[in-house]
Amino acid sequence: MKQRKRPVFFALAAGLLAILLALAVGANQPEARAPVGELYLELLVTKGGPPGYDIPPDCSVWREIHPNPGTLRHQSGFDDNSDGLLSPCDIIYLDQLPYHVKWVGPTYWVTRLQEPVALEPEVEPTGENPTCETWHEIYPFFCTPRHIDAWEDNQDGVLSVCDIVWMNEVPCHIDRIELNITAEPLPSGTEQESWGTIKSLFRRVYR
Ligand SMILES: [Ca+2]
Ligand SMILES: [Ca+2]
Repeated sequence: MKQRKRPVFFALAAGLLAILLALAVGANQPEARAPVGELYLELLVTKGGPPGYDIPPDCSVWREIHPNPGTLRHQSGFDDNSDGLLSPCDIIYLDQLPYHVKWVGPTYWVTRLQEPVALEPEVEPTGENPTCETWHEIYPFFCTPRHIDAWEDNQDGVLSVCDIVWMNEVPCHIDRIELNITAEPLPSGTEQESWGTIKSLFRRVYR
């Protein structure tokens, strides 16, 4: 009977250790969420790597990282701010609704303790050694700063897929680097029209 209990004991101990490790990684992290309506999105690319900062064609598909991971958004239109690039202050239409682009840049997807993690750099990325940079975790612990303690290059000389970055003494393998945006909703044409109608009614009542 004692021999049968050992695997159960070890399984429980392993489970407890995994929970403690997860808690250690997520320690001091009050749950945070983006402002209501704000979206963190990555561009789905079917071939090759991220397309830099070129304006994606309409009908591109964006995948939400936060607040609803995995939700797909259809790009139905785009108004450039005249710089010819995907950049802050552009307007992107997702499923017919307008959003103001607040941020454009890479998101690093890494594996940490066998779990996927998404992070954004807090400064303009150089593509070089990121040691001592702070990255902003988007998933799963949204809005958590992560200090990059060290970097192990895969010998191509730049920050790239298959490099290792160390955070909180944990090695994290870079699995992919995506093109991402943060977008906040703008009033739609219908909402602007409705608000205009309400204001005109008030003007008539209080005239
Ligand atoms: Ca632009
Ligand atoms: Ca590299």
